[in-house]
Amino acid sequence: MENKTVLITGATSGIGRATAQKMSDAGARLILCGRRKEILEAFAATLSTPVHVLVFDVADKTAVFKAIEGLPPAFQAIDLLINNAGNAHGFDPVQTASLDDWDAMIDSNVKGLMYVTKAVLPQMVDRKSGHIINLGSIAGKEVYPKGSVYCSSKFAVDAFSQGLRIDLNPFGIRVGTIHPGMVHTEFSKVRFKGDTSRAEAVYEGVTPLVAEDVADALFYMASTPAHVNVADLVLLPTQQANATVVHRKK
Ligand code: 8X3
Repeated sequence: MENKTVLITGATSGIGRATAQKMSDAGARLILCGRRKEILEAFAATLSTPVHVLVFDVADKTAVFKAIEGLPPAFQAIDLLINNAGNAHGFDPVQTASLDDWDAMIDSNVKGLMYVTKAVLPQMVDRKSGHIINLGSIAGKEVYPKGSVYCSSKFAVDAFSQGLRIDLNPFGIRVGTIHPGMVHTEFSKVRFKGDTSRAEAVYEGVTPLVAEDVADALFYMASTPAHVNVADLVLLPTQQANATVVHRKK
């Protein structure tokens, strides 16, 4: 990863932050993107490789293009884009779910990921070089109860990644997707709007993945030889068989 320039969205916490740490430890130059400026800057100050911080909401189309098109020359040639930003909001059947929750998920997980990709692409296409890794989810492979819109958003990530791989095929740009199952991050706390006991119940009796497990897998995907593309990787805790089957220890 030595001297590679890596842009990571959602780098403030969880998988994004753990991945940034891992990439920096391996010598990568980083563009850290997120919404919480102070946290990002404090984190950036702890890293030993060159870091540029971009503060924007991926759902804000204008802000995304302004930030990425305005990168200083030294950070303009992005070798690896990790589209990590995204979240679940609410856990409800369609008939009672909140439209605001739907908008939040579709705007970030789907449209935001597409905007960032489109903003980063021109220089990759010009250089006929680059690598894009999208964060899907087991929820992008199987639909589970009360998750219809979150699952829709992650199915969209899967479809977009497949399409991107086709469109970018003539340019030698790699596109891969990783689909984690249960990961112990702020994910469930956000989904349940700060209800910590509901969030913790998700992981009861299970040893879930931690952010560093996903960062390790992302690092592997990013480190294969140039002729190898890890196109689709499902990463589950051993106790999770699929989106709905989890063996919980009493
Ligand atoms: C997060 C994993 O299983 O909660 O994307 O949908 S799950």
